[in-house]
Amino acid sequence: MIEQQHRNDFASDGYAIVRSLFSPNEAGILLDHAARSSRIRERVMSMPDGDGRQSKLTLWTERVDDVFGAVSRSPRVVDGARRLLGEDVYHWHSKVMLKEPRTGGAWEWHQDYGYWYNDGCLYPRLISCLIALDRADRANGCLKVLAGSHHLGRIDHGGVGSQAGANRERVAEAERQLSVRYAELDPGDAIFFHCNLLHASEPNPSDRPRTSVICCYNAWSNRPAAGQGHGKPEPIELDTVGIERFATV
Ligand SMILES: O=C(O)CCC(=O)C(=O)O
Repeated sequence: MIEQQHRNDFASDGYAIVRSLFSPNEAGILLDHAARSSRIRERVMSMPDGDGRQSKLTLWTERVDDVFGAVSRSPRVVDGARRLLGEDVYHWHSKVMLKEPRTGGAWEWHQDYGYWYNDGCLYPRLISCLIALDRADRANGCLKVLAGSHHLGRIDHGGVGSQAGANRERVAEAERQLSVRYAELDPGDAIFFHCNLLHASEPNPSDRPRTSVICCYNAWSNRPAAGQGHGKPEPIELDTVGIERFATV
């Protein structure tokens, strides 16, 4: 799944898009569970953006044995993270992002390491894999990135709405020097991105939802001191069965 071109893209731009990491059928199963799972629905958090629109997500750090656990332990995702980071990883957290039609809010420009730094990770050796469950494009507020911004190092972050945003002057200068790229994805496509990559997304004024699952991993060598961090550092037990077993009949 991960080819040399993906590794080159990740090294130079801080992200790599992997088309069809999951099939449209698998994306459909995940979408169905995102809509029906009580675990997802009952734990939704709303994080208002700078304009008060609601950006919703359900996040977990623990091992779960539902279809989303199968994704975060899928060899396609875990081996992708290992190959791009160049070392072994453990599960940091996963989340389902629910950007609802017309009301779904923005995510401010930020680096994930901007705040994961405060969770005790000494190095920026974390990676995320976002998998689109329905079509993501500019009209429904897809992820956008500043290509190459992972080379900037960690930027200071402060509050924007209820979110942590990167220092605005730094972002403005980075926007002048680097190119903004929109991660337009079909269901099942994925984008892996480095924890120092500046990324954001715009609100969703369209009449289509934008739903995705994001699995995040920390390098095994970067485990924070005991008592800090998100997921418990433990080897990942790969799920080799796949997610089609979760299809409803
Ligand atoms: O899904 C999005 O629009 C933004 C996600 C994001 O910024 C994050 O998970 O760090």
